Amino acid sequence: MIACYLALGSNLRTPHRQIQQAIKTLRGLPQSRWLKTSRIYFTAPYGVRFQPTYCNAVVLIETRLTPLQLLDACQSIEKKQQRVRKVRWGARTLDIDILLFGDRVINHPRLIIPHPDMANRPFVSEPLFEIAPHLRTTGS
Ligand code: ROI
Repeated sequence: MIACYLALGSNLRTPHRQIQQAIKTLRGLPQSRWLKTSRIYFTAPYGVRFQPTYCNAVVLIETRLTPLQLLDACQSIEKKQQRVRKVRWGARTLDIDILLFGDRVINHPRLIIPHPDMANRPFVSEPLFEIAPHLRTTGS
């Protein structure tokens, strides 16, 4: 089993409900075990102004899935909940990002791990440090 941190974000269609629904679905992930959930953070939109407030959370699971299997699972949950067109940096119903996959470093066309820029994004680093205070010293 590999410990894996996922970041969730939403700023449309009752964002905290989107996050709760995603967590519920993620809890049913095959070959995986749920370890920790941060609280839900209400965060100012980062990168682009004039967007609704975001809800963000970070969760810790253990999984036997491969990184790409986990990515597929996350993307199918996004698809299920994401009825709104996503433009780059635009408002979205649900984003699920894989932050860390054990200590693996992955440079795949579909997946870069550790997630680039995660240390610079307070909406990721705050909930991450809440459930993984030991990672605070590891930032880039
Ligand atoms: N800003 C916040 N606060 N939360 C997010 O999840 C988020 N996601 C994004 C961008 C547009 C960078 N800004 C965000 O993709």
